[in-house]
Amino acid sequence: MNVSDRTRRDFLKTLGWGAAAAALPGCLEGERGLFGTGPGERPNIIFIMTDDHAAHALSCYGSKINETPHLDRIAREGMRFENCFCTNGICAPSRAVILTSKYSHLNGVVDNRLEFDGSQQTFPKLLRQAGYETAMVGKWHLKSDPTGFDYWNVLPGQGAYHNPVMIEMGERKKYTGYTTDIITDHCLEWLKNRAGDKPFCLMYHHKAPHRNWQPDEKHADMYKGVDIPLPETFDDDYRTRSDAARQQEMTIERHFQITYDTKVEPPEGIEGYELKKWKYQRYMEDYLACVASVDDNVGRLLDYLEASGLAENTMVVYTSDQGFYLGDHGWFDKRFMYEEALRMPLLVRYPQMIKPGTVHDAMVLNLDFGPTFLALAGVEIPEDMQGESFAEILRGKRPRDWRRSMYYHYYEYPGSHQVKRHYGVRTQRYKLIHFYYDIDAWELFDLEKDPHELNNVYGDPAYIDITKELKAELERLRKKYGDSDELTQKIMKESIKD
Ligand SMILES: [Ca+2]
Repeated sequence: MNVSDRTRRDFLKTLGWGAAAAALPGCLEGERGLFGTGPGERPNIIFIMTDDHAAHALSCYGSKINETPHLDRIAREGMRFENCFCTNGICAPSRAVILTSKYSHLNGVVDNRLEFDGSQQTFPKLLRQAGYETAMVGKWHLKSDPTGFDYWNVLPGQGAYHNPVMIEMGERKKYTGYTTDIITDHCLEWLKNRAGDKPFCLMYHHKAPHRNWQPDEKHADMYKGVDIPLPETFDDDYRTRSDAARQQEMTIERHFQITYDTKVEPPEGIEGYELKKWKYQRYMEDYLACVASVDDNVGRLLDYLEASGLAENTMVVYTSDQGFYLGDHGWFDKRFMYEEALRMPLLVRYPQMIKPGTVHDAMVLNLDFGPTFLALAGVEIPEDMQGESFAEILRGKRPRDWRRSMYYHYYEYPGSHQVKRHYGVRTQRYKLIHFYYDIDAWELFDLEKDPHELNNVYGDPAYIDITKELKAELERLRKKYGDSDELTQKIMKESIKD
């Protein structure tokens, strides 16, 4: 790439804008013009993230098990992404990817055991340097203290569901009440008392609905006695798949704990398949009640934005650090590259730019959030960020050269739930996964014919050509993002040492 190509690419990347912008002069004023906001009217950003909220537990994504009226409102008044994926489906790593816009092997947090190096470049730091007021409230989960924020108030580690301790700018304080409410209270408080007229970026991060799903009193009985339908793959026997799918430790049947997860003892005499179904009901009653509290609290925030006049110039983003298995494949938890955990919900409302009620199927990643926010704020996207701005997509367009495949790499093994290390590639139609370390196994799914991923067709003669193509694409992506077996070995030595 020569110098002028690079300059041009940087410019276009900053714009978050495709070929249509190529003719425009390279100045940021021009960019703001493109987005219909003049200088000084950069969007405020509220980035709402929950922990482990699967897209199929939002009614706007077609949930069969619950309703989320307030979250649906963001979709109805904005855009819903059908194909937002995470690059390493576990809590701390996804957060580190979002902050840095770099894959785990570059930001250093490949698993939940490693500490985030807070001296790294992050998008909140860049926004702050560009004149944004920045705040981080709620679940942080990166071990080191937050950096790049004018204000932060976070849960230590996983945090508690009730009467939480929070660390406010380094000072520990204990609060009385339900954590989902308290985090929202802090956000509203911060919004009401902001220093001045700077644009702001608020990270509003819930602990819920993370294990072990402790509802508040208000929602605790909401699903009691409701017969929650079983997912279609509840009885998956992993027949066609590798040992990785069989040897995990996250089944509802064997690993969902009485009483840590169920909170109560099962009814007398219940066993076998009946016990598995009972556990699923208990799981869903609590998980969905936790989600309902999040939904109510997001509603409070949306109401405040309306009442305060902030709604028009504030971009509201809703996502979760990754998806979750809600009994799908007989599991709880996440980690695997299979759809339910790979997919993140992503809803974005920004009245000045986004047509209400739109749905987009472009493949976007947690890697893209930072570049998108920077583009919208008129901040240059650093060359070493690995994501792409989807600002153009928010306007309902599809950049001609948008990605058609994504790369995933999960590392935390041996570890909780014993999901083997794997990396893979997903295209619109196919998914190829390689499990490695103490196994060497491949899986291939034709998502068009087999959306539930029950039929591994790796090795099937009908798929020889596509397998070759996918392996080449996987290698291309690994090279593009700078991942390799050697790097993995080096990083995992560090992790396991801890
Ligand atoms: Ca999580």
